[in-house]
Amino acid sequence: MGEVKLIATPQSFPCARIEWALKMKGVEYEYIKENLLNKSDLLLQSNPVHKKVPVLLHNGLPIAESLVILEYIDETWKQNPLLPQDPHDRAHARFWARFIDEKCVAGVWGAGVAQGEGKEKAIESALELLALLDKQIEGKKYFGGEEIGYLDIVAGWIPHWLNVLEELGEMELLTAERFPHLHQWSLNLLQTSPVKDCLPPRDSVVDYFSFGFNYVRSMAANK
Ligand SMILES: N[C@@H](CCC(=O)N[C@@H](CS)C(=O)NCC(=O)O)C(=O)O
Repeated sequence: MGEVKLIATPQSFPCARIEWALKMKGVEYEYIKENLLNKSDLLLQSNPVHKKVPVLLHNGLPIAESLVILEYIDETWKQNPLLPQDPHDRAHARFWARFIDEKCVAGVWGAGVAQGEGKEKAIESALELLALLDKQIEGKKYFGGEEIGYLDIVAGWIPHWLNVLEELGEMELLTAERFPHLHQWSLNLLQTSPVKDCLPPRDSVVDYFSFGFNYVRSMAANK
């Protein structure tokens, strides 16, 4: 197994993804808590390009970017596979993982921080993106089928973190009426280990995102 360390911040969902994956694989790891307001030399040396968490250190070698780390974990510890085995299914899972990170996260965040006349349009765009995800999960318990897998981990911010963004952004996106499949999947995921056992307290996520919201909004106001 070797020595496994995770440089992470408890309120960060890219970091939670890595914790869930390691727990699903039964890999023991040391958690190194990072202060993003005063980044450690270890983080800056391990991820000099992006300077972001999470970073996995396996026998001292750093791997950055949560989607990359998930694939590394899956290739290194073969038990309880995260990605599907079939090449087409794997490509499909990677496609939707990128969609979730590049489109949905950005869209929901953008709708949350938006204020004034652009807000309604930003919410509409976020809803269109979530509608595409809702269609993907239709008729399935998890994105991968009957068992929790890679895409559930990647989309795992939706059940716990999205609701905080809704509150801070004064908007309602994920309702059972609008997105019944995604809504039901969210409820299922919150009942599923390791997700249910490894979530930061909601209040701490509110504080964490409030900081980011205030920063982005003050930058927009000072433009
Ligand atoms: N694409 C990256 C995103 C990681 C990310 O945004 N990390 C945030 C915490 S959630 C961070 O380290 N922010 C510090 C900064 O931007 O300076 C991934 O999936 O790992």
